[in-house]
Amino acid sequence: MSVIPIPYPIPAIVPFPHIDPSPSPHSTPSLRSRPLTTVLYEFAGSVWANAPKIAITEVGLQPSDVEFRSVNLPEGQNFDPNGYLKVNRDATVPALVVGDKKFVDSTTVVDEIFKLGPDAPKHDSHTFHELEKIIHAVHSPKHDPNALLLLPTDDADLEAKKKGVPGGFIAGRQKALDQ
Ligand SMILES: N[C@@H](CCC(=O)N[C@@H](CS)C(=O)NCC(=O)O)C(=O)O
Repeated sequence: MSVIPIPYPIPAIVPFPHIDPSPSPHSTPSLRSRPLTTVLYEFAGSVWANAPKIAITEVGLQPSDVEFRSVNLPEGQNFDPNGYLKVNRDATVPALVVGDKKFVDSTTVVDEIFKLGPDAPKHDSHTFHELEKIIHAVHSPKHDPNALLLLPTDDADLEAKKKGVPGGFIAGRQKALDQ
C-alpha cells in the first residue's frame, strides 16, 4: 500500500477543488441575485470544516454563493481575541455567517446550508430523517476523528506523532496561546 505524504505546514489556503465554477444547470439564481453575505470560516485540514464544503456542492450552491475565509489552525489563528474569537468564542471551525446570523458548529452550519441550497432534501423527507441519524452518530464523542489524529496508541506512536503533523499542529497552536 502506498503512503500519501501529508504536507506540513498545512497550506493555509488550498483551492477548493470539488466545485466546478461553471453554473450548474440545477442551481437557482436565488443566492446569486443577493449581495454576498454568506461567509464560511474553514481550514483545509479540518475534518469538521469539510462537512459544509461537501454540503455546499451537494445542495447545488455555487462557489460564488459563499465566501470562504481560511482560519489557520496550526498557527492558532482561531485563538485571536480580536479576530476569529469574535466570530466563534469556541475557537473551532467551521462557522457560518449569513447576514446577521451566526452558526458555530458543523451540524448547525450544514443545516443552514441545507436551507440555502436549491437541491437540498426537504426537512420532512425520509432522506432528511435518515441523514439526521447519520449526523448524530458521526458527532458522537466516541467517534471523534481528531482524537485519532492526535492521541498516540503507544510510545512509538507518540514519538512518530511528535515529529509529524500532530506535533507541528500542537506546537503551533500552543505558541499562539502563549502569546
Ligand atoms: N463540534 C464541533 C467541532 C469542531 C472542531 O473541533 N473543529 C476543529 C477542527 S476539525 C477545530 O476547529 N479545532 C481547533 C483547535 O483545536 O485549535 C463542530 O461540529 O463543528
